[in-house]
Amino acid sequence: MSESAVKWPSGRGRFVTFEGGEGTGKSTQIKKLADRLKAARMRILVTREPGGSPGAEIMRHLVLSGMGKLLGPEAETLLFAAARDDHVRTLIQPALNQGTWVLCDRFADSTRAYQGSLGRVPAALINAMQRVTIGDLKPDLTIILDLPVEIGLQRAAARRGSGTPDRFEAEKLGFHQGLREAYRKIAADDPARCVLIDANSDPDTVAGRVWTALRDRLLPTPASVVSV
Ligand code: T5A
Repeated sequence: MSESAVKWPSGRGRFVTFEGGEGTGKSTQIKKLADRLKAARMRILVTREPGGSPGAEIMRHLVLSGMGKLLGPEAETLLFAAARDDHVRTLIQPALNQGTWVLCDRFADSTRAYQGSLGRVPAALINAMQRVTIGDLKPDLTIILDLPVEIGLQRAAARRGSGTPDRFEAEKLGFHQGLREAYRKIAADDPARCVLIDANSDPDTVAGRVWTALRDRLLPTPASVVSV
């Protein structure tokens, strides 16, 4: 089904999040999807976490510089939560209310995977933070990009060049393997929201898989397709 043949849903915008380990291609795929949706004259907001809003970008600097790590996993989780609170209130929710589709590079699943599964922060704290920061807001679709960790880390290193790895890229291989497993579990536990996508192909092939997932989950059934 081409974009021009689709009767796009109206009303509130749709919230699509991209998740996965380091270098799995989230930014690359968000850009490709945004271009395709813009070509279909959809109103799109592309954003990211940590960050996205001015207040949250300040928090981003704090956590990715490694300062949050010095405070311990619980305090680091609170920093991500504070950033998310600002991001949701000032950017994501207003955009969705105006009918804009929001494509977000990482969201609450990153906290579950990085701080929960790997940082051993208790689920009760993560759940409490989630209630405060995002309330009932839940992504309509979460794309989880899945890739052998060695390939993801190679891609991230090639992109970085001579730059320094950030706080999480610098973790050991076992951390990244655990991360991949944590994301696979998130996908298996919530199949109505999440789609696990094989990201070990060229960017256009992966983009085709992402498009198929979005079409199957968020677009109207063929009965409501406008013929061209
Ligand atoms: N974090 C975040 C938490 O711990 N808790 C939280 O609650 C949140 C929200 C953010 C860090 O913060 C942590 C997780 C992260 O460690 P970041 O700088 O925003 O860090 O970066 P990441 O989100 O981690 O993004 P990555 O660096 O992993 O990259 P992407 O976006 O997954 O990958 P992308 O698209 O930039 O691609 C990487 C390279 O690979 C190439 C690209 O051209 C690029 O050079 N590439 C491909 N090459 C071959 N084949 C393909 N299919 C390719 N796709 C992309």
